[in-house]
Amino acid sequence: MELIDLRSDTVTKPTPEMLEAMARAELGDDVYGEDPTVNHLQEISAEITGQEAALFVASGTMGNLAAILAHCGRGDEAILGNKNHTFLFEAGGISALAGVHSHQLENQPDGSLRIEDLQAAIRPLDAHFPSTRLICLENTHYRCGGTYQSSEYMRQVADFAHARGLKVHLDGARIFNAAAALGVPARELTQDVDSVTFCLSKGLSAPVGSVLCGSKEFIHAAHRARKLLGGGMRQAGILAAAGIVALEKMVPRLGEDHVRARNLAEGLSEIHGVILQPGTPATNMIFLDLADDVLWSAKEVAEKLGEQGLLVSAVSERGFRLVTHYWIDDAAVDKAVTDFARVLA
Ligand code: TLP
Repeated sequence: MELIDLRSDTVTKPTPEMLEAMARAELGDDVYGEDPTVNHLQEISAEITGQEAALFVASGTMGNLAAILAHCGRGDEAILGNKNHTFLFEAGGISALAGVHSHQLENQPDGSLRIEDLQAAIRPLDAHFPSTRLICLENTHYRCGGTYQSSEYMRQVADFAHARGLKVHLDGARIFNAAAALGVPARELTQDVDSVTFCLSKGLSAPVGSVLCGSKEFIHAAHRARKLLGGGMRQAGILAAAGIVALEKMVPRLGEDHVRARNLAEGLSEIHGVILQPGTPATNMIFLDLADDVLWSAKEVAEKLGEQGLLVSAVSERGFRLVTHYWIDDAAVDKAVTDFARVLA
């Protein structure tokens, strides 16, 4: 049975062009900085994000943690949203490994943090308090529904932070989805922050890896943090080669995933038992709940859909997340709607 996998865009497998590039990649020891393919990926990543330098890392989680280690010392405080991936889904690495105290603020429906809330969260200089060092943003915002924040907002937070001696790190795991939704180059969303992590292995379909970008000085510190985390990889060009194809070929097509997400949401909205969350989908993620008269839980419905060959994520007792990506075509969208209708009939 052919599976349709809507659980996440992390499930994407490399394209034939990526596999070919991986087989042909020129390699060297990246811990010595001698892998030409990794170096090329880092150069184009810095250019795309409007930053000075970049560092290839194993995952989005590693990129975010290396950034926090590079920006903060033990006992410093980072302000972040209570629905941010770093707060919810990164195993508490910010405190467990970086020794950083997290100060959580409520994310607004679009994933942003209010400037008034940021202002109130900054600690006065006083021996009782941890030192506020960093603001962490996320764009697109997974737990807020794949929503995105504008370049004006990114600039506003960066200006606010810099005027107070703070740094801004952006978890831009899906920054190219935000850029596609806004119709702007990604650098407009990334050039004002002090560091950004973006992922190659989500909608861009590369098999492994993320890139952390920032100033030369910051990347120097992040390089050390990556080593500390055990993330120094040797002939990593084999992975970076797929990442280069991802940036060159997959970024321009992300809008197609957004169109398919809209088509899928439209089809699902006509099924009795499905309640789409307001505003969904903003990008490539659809969030929906089961109506009260559906007797099964989301987990039970997900199991029944799995028997039809459709994989979806149950993200709460009654709710699901469905994510479109490169391997979801129009036929897969139609089958997903048919399977939902059959299971909920
Ligand atoms: N998100 C995954 C799961 O961890 C939930 C997913 O399926 O969406 N930032 C954001 C916004 C993310 O969504 C993710 C992964 C990460 C960071 C971490 O990336 P990885 O998995 O490469 O460590």
